[in-house]
Amino acid sequence: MSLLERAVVVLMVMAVLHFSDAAVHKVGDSAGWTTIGNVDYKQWAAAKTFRVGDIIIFKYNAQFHNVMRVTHAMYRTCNVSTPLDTFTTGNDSITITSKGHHFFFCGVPGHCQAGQKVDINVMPHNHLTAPTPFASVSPLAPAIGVPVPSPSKAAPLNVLEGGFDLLGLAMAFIAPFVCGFA
Ligand SMILES: [Cu+2]
Repeated sequence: MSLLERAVVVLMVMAVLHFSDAAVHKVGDSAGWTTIGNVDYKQWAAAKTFRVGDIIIFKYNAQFHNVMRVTHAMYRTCNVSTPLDTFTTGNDSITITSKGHHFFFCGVPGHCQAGQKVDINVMPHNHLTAPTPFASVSPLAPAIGVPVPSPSKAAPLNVLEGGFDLLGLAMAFIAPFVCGFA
């Protein structure tokens, strides 16, 4: 029982670690991805900490905007000619898979120049402390995997099956009598 409780605690800790691991960043927060209101995406990005595994969401009206992932040179000059990636759904979620700068702008003419551009600087993995709890957890995992609870689980099942067998046996005995009397 204590092992089960321990397993539950370990699973909960792992879940918390997992959820705190990746953050979701909506570009521009409530304003979204737009040219309206002169959203300062530089300021928005500066206030955030981006890490590998985080998700960046661009929310916008797909009729008026899009998202292009570009190189630094293209970002500086708002060069829309050869984007590395183009997203057009209006609700694009992009998972960050590498550290360093990730440059995005809107490819609609004039929008990048108007400031609809964002430089997402992704910090290197700060999970150097994370492997330690995971390493201490992993030796526990086989202990949980060992079928310790199964004998206790199997036992009542056997009893139950035995009970059904006895019942069947009893019915087999009773049946002729019932039939005989009927
Ligand atoms: Cu746009």
